[in-house]
Amino acid sequence: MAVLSSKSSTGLLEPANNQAGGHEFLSHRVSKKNDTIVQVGNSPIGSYDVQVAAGPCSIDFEGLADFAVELKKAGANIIRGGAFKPRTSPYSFLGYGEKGLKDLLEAKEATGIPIVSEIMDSSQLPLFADVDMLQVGSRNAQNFTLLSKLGEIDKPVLLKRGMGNTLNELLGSAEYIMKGGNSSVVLCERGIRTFEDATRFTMDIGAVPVLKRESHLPVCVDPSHAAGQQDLVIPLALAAVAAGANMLLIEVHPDPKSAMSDSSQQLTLDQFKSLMRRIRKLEKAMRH
Ligand SMILES: [Mn+2]
Repeated sequence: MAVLSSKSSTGLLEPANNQAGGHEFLSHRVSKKNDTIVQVGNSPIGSYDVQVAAGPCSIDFEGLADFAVELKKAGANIIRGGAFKPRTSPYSFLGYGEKGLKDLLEAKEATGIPIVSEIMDSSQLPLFADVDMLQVGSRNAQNFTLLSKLGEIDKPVLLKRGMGNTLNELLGSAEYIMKGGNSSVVLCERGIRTFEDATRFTMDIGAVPVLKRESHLPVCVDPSHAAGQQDLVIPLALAAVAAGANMLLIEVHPDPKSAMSDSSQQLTLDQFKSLMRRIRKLEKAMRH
């Protein structure tokens, strides 16, 4: 894998010459000056309003479509939901697979807004034909075979940062997708592993302005997985918006306590409503 150099004298993140093979990185500002807007269904990511994707960690309850309608009413722009779950232990709940995706497609039908879900292997691509945005999770962030395959298709990709990856490495992963011709990539900060263990991961808020400066791609923040705790999600989400994030990924569950994965970090619908009100107020304040 390419080991990228640290900062150049101009402060830009640049691949070392011998690694880039004389190519400018397609994800870098030097390759494209203007911000890229990634269109996901009717949701433009990278434009004026922060686009919020909300929904359960895993689709582990009946009635996702009805719940998604409530999320949309609260202001969600995209519905998220996990069907295939890469869990740390193979004995944990691994998701309902195809049945989960079917429920998610019903939610898309019921709300008329796009959906995003995690793909773990390119062999699953046919199952994801009607899913608007494909998520590559932190554990697959340097699965270069998968990334290259996603470069060959015409569908937006939500690329999470590996929990042990630098920003250069994240951009290197984006490059594997873009090199194939798919430039619809959204970079996602989701917390990195540091010595701090009071939070599940350490949300690298500095990643947002650095990525915005060095890359033209939109930036998403996932405060849910960074926090690991429900009460931290709202302040971290607001911090992400204030730092310039274009998109948020928020876990919301009708009954977080009963969730089969990430139960401690999922918001209730009421908490999500409160978060959305505060996000829209903050955006308004930032325009002045
Ligand atoms: Mn989760």
